[in-house]
Amino acid sequence: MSDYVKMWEDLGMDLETHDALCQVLPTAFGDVYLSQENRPEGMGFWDFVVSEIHGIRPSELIEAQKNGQKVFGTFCVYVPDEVVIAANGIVTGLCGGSQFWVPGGEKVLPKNTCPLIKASVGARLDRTCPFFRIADIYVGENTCDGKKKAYEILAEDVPMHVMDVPQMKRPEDIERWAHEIEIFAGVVEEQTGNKVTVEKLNEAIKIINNKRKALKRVYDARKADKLPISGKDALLMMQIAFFDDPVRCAEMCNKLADELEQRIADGVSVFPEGTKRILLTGTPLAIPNWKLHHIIETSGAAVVCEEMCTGTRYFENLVDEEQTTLEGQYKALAERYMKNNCACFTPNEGRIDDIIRLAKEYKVDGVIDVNLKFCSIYDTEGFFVERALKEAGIPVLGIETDYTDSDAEQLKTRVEAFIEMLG
Ligand code: BJ8
Repeated sequence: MSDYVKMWEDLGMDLETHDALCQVLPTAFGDVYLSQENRPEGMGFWDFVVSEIHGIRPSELIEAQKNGQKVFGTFCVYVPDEVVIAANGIVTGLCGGSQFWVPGGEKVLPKNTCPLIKASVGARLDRTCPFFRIADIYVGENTCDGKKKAYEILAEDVPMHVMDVPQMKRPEDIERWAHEIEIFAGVVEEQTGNKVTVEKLNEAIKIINNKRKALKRVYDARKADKLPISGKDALLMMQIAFFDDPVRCAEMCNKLADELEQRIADGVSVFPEGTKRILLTGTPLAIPNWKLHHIIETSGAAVVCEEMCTGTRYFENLVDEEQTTLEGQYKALAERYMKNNCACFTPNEGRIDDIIRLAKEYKVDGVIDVNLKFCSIYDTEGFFVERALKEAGIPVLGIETDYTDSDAEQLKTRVEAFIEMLG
């Protein structure tokens, strides 16, 4: 990635520290990804993206900025990309998934903050991630307490708009969310200098729906008895979907899905027969957090689905494309986004129903409920998740972890024992 040094310099990055990150990533990726056998050829695209992760997409974004486009950095799947795209803006995900950034976050945040928040703040304040430097404005949201307070700190360093996500799903909350989306559209118009029109928003809704459909095709292929793709590879596709151009993302995912469907027809599997099938549920796995997938898939099981924001919550449910007024479109967006089941909502029975449904659809042998350390909302909701799974007769293992490798051995022992227990 050395060709990009000038770009990183211009972005005001801390090159020395960033160099250290660039050195560890290829080894980590090689160990976790390139060691797999019989991967779908289509994964070559995502391998390439990772090999240039701080170069190729950042340079595209900078080029777009030179042409007058604005880049919006987001942290949550409730922020409606459609509105930004309708105003010719670009969205890039900013959630940090590496321990590398955590100490930077700990300089300003309590240590007992979840690693996702610490890494995101550290990546910005330590100036070691180009995406965090490029974004013209960050879009935060009132979801968990840790995030909303962290946004106040980030707002001292970068322009920030925070969306007020309701915490319940009554009809009046959905109305309120539609209004909040309308306010967001005003902010987007002001930033971009472009109007959000019915036609433009309709086009954007279709673009994002197409991306959702393409991601779903890949996930659907994971329902097959013979698995045409590993959980690790599907996770990588999902993680990069947050950064990539949505049209290209849909195109590459559809291409991958074609290959996977062919593999299913040909009876090709990346795992030996009898491999146990695991559903992961819980907090998101931001790039490059591949830890648990790697542990599971080197312990005799396969991850076949993620009920996570880096998983089904990102693509399930489409936005109605038939609305003819902005008011109707904002309502349609609100309805779709409120179908997402984050643990910040109360009650959140929809998530429990989703987990049981997905466990059946993906024919899983067991569920691992994974919680990022210090995320109290998912941790607490784990009580209901685990009780419902036990009642449904589905084996479940609850795990709490962070971005360090210090618990990897211990986790492996627990995961292996769980898989063994599945029979
Ligand atoms: S919709 S899961 S992306 S808020 S893990 S930062 S909740 S303390 S990331 Fe999330 Fe939106 Fe919900 Fe999804 Fe807080 Fe928990 Fe950390 Fe979390």
